[in-house]
Amino acid sequence: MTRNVIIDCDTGMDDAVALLLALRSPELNVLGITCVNGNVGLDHVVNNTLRVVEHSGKDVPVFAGHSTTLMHAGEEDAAAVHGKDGLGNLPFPAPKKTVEKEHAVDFIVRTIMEAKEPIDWITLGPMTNSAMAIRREPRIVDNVRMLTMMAGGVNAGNTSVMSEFNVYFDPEAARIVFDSRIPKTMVPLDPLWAGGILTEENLQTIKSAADRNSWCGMASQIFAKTLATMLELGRIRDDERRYVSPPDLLAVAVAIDNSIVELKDYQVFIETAGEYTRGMTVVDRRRFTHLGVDKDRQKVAVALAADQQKYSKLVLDTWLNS
Ligand SMILES: [Ca+2]
Repeated sequence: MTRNVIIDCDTGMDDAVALLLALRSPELNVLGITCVNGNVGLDHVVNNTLRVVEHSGKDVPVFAGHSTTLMHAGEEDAAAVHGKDGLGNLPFPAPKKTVEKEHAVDFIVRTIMEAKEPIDWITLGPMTNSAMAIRREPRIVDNVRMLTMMAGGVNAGNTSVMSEFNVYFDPEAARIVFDSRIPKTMVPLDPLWAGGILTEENLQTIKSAADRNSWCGMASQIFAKTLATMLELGRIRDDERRYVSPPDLLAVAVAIDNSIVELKDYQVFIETAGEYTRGMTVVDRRRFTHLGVDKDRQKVAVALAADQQKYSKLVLDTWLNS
């Protein structure tokens, strides 16, 4: 059965391919895409999102949200990885489609409150819009079936030693979301090092459909650019097998079919202070959780490892057969 979903993103390169997967998936009916400041500034994010929607062959409304974080200003963006415009400065044409007038947070609140059945929600960027929506209308948490988030790390971070970019960028916002009662699945960095990749063979298959499907064409160009950037930044060694592991793509794949990952329920806390650990997702893995600081706190389903075969099959089937 098709599930209705809202996606919040900060469209850089991995959001772009993630959106293409969601938009082409027969399992998901994307009601709208909301944009937030993150990988690059909000104007670029909106522009990128509109270009992605056009390449998807679907027509879905796009909404602009918050252009700053809740508390701290001047966080460093991720243009070093995603390019100045957030889409690798690739020559995708300017969008014909335009952004909606309604603010992203208004759209989120209205859509969730009006939904007849609890809907799905996916966040692929910093959680500024999501936190503001929960603050604006706390009742929305009761009408969400599952919030799937690309967020955090269990054993390590990326932006800092223990902090992943989306949480690190706006930890206060992440804390509001993680402290809420909303049912949550967290897709952290860890499964990207344990099966959550697309192999060079997978990328060839996608490329072979580039002329036929505009979404495969766009994804192919983004993957090629991602590989080039990873090599340039020394994140893949010359002698290593080529692969990509876009975090947001895995998160959307999990939202479509969570059986592609191993999930474990944990209490998760967001560090907003910390000399070295601001923005860390503190995952309580103690055996005796009755000693936890808040024993009634709702647990989060945390993805720990992915089944590479099932993951790549889901992506390839969706893009090649839709
Ligand atoms: Ca993102």
